[in-house]
Amino acid sequence: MGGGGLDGDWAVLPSPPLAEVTLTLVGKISTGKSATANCILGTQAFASELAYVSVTETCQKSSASFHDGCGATRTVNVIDTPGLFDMEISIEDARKEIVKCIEMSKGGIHAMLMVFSATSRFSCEEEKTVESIKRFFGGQILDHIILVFTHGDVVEDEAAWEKVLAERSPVYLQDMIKLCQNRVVLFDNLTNNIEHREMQRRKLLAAVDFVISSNGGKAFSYQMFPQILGDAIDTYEKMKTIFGHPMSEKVESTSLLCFYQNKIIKEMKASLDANFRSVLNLSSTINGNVDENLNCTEEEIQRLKERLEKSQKEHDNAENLRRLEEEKMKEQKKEINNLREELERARRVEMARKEKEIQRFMESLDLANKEKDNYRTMYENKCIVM
Ligand SMILES: Nc1nc2c(ncn2[C@@H]2O[C@H](COP(=O)(O)OP(=O)(O)OP(=O)(O)O)[C@@H](O)[C@H]2O)c(=O)[nH]1
Ligand SMILES: [Mg+2]
Repeated sequence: MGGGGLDGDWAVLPSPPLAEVTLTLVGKISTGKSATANCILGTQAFASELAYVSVTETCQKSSASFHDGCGATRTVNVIDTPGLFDMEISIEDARKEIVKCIEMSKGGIHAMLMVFSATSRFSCEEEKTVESIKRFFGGQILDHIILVFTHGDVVEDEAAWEKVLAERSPVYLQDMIKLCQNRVVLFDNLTNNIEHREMQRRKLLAAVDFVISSNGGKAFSYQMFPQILGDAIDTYEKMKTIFGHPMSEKVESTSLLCFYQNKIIKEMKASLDANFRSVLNLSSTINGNVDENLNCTEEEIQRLKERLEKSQKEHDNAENLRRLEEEKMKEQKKEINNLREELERARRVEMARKEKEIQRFMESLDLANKEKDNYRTMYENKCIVM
């Protein structure tokens, strides 16, 4: 199929491809859903055979990982479904299977592959299948749909087939192709040519990546049901005027939406409970931390107190020492003064003693002089007498 899609216009990828994608295959029975799923996965994960009753009886999921050729590994989850919208299956069973299918796609459905056989006419039944899918999933599912035509081996000239599809197919199909922005892939599930198989798979994944990037990376999930509630009913009303669907189908359509609304309410409650629990946990953690911090602070205060006491003691000791030193110095000063006074006193005593001695010496000297003078006089007188 050309360079991607009927107009080759889904080649541009504004965002990098996701590492994990989930695809769902839907369509009438025996269109080749399981065979296509096996081709995408590269394994015989699902039973695929010619039968006039449903081969696939319930939704099944299988995954495979591939190297994307750019050094990264991609995981593709594929959900194969039974022919959900055929006459034989009751609406209730279809509803259960859709619920199961949505449950299986945990992160949502990135792309829904609507499978047709390229060899079958696009009849009113195919049209009804598409309408049922839109009714069950809501109009928003169109943003995720890729039209896959199997039996590519029977198509001799792909370009001619594309032309037929675009120009000589029922208006409904042409409109559908436009709504899906030409996301159409032709698949030959029987080819044994490995290169051809690989090329088909890559082309399909390119269409998947285009869908994902067109939806801003957002997968289709049941959380979208409340948003599409009005949309789905509007679509239904429009379809009713065009096709005249019986009223019971609207009831079924809305009951599925109600189911998901209830599910979402339950999930919101669970998430609120979880949030409440986490807030409780957080507050007990905070309390624990506060206690721990308080303990820490008490320990810190104790440590600081001890340090303060120690330094106070050291300071006191130093002060005592200084005081002792001061007293010692005072004592020494006093002692020095005493010594000085004593020395002065001793000096004075000594001086007095010396003065007295000098005095005595002077007196004795005077006496001696006087005696000498007497003796001289006596001598002189004696000489005169003689
Ligand atoms: N020639 C040809 N046959 C195909 C192709 N794809 C599927 N088939 C055949 O179509 C038949 C039905 O294929 P399945 O894969 O079982 O189809 P299905 O849609 O899964 O069928 P259910 O599960 O019953 O709804 C099988 O015999 C396949 O071999 C194809 O591309 N070319
Ligand atoms: Mg099948």
